[in-house]
Amino acid sequence: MLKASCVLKGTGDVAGVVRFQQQENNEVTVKGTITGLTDGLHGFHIHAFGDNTNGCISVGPHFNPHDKTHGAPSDEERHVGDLGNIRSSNGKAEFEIKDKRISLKGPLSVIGRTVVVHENEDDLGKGGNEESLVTGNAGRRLACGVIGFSQ
Ligand SMILES: [Cu+2]
Ligand SMILES: [Zn+2]
Repeated sequence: MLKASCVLKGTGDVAGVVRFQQQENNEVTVKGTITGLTDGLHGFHIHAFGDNTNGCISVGPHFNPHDKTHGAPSDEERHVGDLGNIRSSNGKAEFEIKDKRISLKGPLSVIGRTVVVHENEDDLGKGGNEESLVTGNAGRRLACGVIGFSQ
């Protein structure tokens, strides 16, 4: 089974670990724990690049190999990197996401790309403005980490 992980860090207090496992049917399980977020929903995406030379800024836009608009994980029209929102309560977000669009191999591989957690809720492309179809209006990038293979 293919496995990967990433360590999230930012300039503030937000930090965490995310683990990926790809099943036989190619579905990827994304499990994580992130601390330091305000309670509520926070946009959670895979961005295109693994370039941290300018922190979470230089990791680029959402991973979007099919040139689609931003959407919800369940939408046909979405970026491959659109994993929706995670929920934090009492300062901690623990989540498990299953996704069939990202991969740990082949042309849709997220290895060497970057997980970003945002300040605000992702409106999943339903915000009614132009930015909603690009970023989901999720706001600042609070923490990020490059995805690499793990044991
Ligand atoms: Cu993002
Ligand atoms: Zn997106």
